[in-house]
Amino acid sequence: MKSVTIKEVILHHINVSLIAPFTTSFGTMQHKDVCLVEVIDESGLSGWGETVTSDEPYYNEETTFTTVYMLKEFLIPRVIHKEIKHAEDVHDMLQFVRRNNIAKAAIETAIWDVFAKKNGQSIAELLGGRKHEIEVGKSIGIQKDPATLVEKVRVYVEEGFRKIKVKIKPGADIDYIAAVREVFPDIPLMADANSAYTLADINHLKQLDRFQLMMIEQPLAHDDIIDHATLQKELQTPICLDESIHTLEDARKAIELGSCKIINIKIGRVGGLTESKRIHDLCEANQIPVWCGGMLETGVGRAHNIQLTTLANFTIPGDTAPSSHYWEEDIVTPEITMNHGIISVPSGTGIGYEIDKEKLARVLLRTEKVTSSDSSHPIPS
Ligand code: OSB
Ligand code: MG
Repeated sequence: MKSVTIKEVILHHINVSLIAPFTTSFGTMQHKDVCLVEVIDESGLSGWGETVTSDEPYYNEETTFTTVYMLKEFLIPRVIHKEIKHAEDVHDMLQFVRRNNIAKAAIETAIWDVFAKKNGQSIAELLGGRKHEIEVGKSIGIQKDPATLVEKVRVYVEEGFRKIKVKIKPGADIDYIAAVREVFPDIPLMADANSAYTLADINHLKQLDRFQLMMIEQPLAHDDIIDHATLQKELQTPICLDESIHTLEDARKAIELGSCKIINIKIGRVGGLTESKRIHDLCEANQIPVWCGGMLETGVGRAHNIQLTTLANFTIPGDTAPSSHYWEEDIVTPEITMNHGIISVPSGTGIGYEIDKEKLARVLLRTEKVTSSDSSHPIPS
């Protein structure tokens, strides 16, 4: 394998607007600033990553602003001008910084991209992913009433999505799911609560058991795996953890405790592709199916999700919907499209898509260049 040495990092600050507001139990998203991280190696090859954050720390503790700070002050100085023998090594190089996983993933994934390109492979091939097609689901935000939700579901089912995920919160849950199930008794359906409930809601949540949901995602606190284990014993519906799993160790403990039967892997939340693969492998060994979550990413983050999903234990359709479901115009080319619920894995090297520089220019706020390892903080070598 050819190693890479990063000689320059360009932070592309962009502002993007979703085609429609997206509402979860923690708030509504419509516009967001994100930062695309471009790493350039000594041979002039570029790799791309994305901070899958928004402007507010409502999903987890990170925001785009905090990720940029961590990147500039700590993470880029740790990796720039160092010979990196394998992209797999970057995760451990960044562990001197506690948490800040979305910031770490932005640079880690960019290095996977450049490393894969340098070695003439796709990220999927480097990870050991074998699928050429991935199955896709649609995540639907909270709607104003159950009837509106049912009409949305109808559109997405007709488009061919392989899984429908409905966001729920107290006051917008049982009636909403019941309305969908009445019209669509057999579709693969699940709910995502984004931590909106507590154990006091156990009897309320048990009402979901009659709908044959594939799973309920993160019903309880964002940092909990204990109460989830208690809840799982009482619920027939499988629990899937999202917010609570940040590391391989978190996954191991959740599996041991019986806190979930399924795990949603988000590359940002777990700090990159290396940890995603490790969690995937652990789950596979424990018969825990996984699927790839989404963070309303631009094409860069979405491309990484597609590459990761080629691994065998991603047996449940992910949240990686096509570009047109998020953006008037995505920044990658070709556009990410879907055919009857299937995305074909691109054949190119790295992330498999190109950045469209003209489209990028239309959403660009500013760029910043980092070329030196200088930092006002002590950085391990
Ligand atoms: O909990 O999965 C989530 C979006 C932002 C923050 C958290 C979540 C989501 C989604 C959207 O569900 C998935 C997508 O379509 O990208
Ligand atoms: Mg979720």
